[in-house]
Amino acid sequence: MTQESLQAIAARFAIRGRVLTVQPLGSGLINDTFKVETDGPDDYVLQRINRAIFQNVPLLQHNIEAVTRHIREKLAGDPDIDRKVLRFIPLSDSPQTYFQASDGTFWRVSVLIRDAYTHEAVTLESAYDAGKAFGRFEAMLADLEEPLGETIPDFHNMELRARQLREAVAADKAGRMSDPAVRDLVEEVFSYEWEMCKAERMHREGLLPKRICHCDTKVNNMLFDADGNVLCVIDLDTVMPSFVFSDFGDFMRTAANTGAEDDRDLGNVHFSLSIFKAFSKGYIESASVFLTPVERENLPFAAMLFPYMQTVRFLADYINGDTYYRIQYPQHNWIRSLAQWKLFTSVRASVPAMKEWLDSL
Ligand code: GN1
Ligand code: MG
Repeated sequence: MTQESLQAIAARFAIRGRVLTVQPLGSGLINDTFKVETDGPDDYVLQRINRAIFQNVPLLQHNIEAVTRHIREKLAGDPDIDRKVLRFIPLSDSPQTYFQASDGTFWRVSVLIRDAYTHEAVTLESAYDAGKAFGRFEAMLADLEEPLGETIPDFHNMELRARQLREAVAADKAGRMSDPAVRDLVEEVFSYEWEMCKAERMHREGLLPKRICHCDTKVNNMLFDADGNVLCVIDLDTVMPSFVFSDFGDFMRTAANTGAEDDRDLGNVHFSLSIFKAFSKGYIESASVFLTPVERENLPFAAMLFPYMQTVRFLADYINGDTYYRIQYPQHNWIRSLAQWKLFTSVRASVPAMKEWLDSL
């Protein structure tokens, strides 16, 4: 897209000042994100919403507006409130917070939070703070009365994800099932399917509630200040009703991995029990006000579930010919699958130690 067309889109929103430049920002795999510099008091974040993934943009923005409004009410009086919750900007000629361009693409704008940083890695101290912040995020939303929709229906439904992998294998669109290594991993993954689908069963039996969760709680979806304190949670597209396992588990998947999500060297990939301990201590401190015993005792399961689910999702995308996740090289989704599977096996070996720690809190 040209600089002119990006600037023209940004100018449709009720931003203060004139747009100077629009530059790419961040490293998300789904939306396209830009920083909008203005000559006014604020800079902004402009995002093109990925319509292939988020098919109901009005519902998505409704969720985000309800959540940010509710959090803003809870934080009323905090002098730093504008760095602790995102603010979405309406159009200049309507209260709507998204813009549909003539080519059908959807855009939105939020105020850029100043002096805020994202991190790809986490320390013991920031893991504790993040646990506290995530538990707090869920606690703040526990009394949200406005019903939220699922922006991606069945997003973290493990039964569905397993079915999608099964369909990908059957269709074999990219011919990748002819690789014995792929077939072996598929078989190994399915050998854990029953165990890893227990949340959906517990929900059907009435044992496990859905709550408003973030559902993409990666380290790089939080903003930190210069001192390393958590400011707020960003990337709210997937905020929706889900099991608390989503937030706990997906945070562990990224924060407690000693390697990268797509590490080529599996020797780097291990589950860090010390990060787990720090995060879960913070999380339990702020989430214990609403967690049920079933939710709490299944937090080690949540830590296992997310590397498992992510293996299934990356592997299905690889087998489908890379249609969902943005890739940087042809084998990228395969490398991601192997790295997530290595993490799964490492988390699994840590279940007794995790249980012991949670019992001690
Ligand atoms: C996607 O866009 P990003 O990187 O924040 C994905 C997550 C995956 C993650 C894996 C809507 O998130 O569910 O865990 O990639 N988001 C969506 O890196 O599918
Ligand atoms: Mg992100």
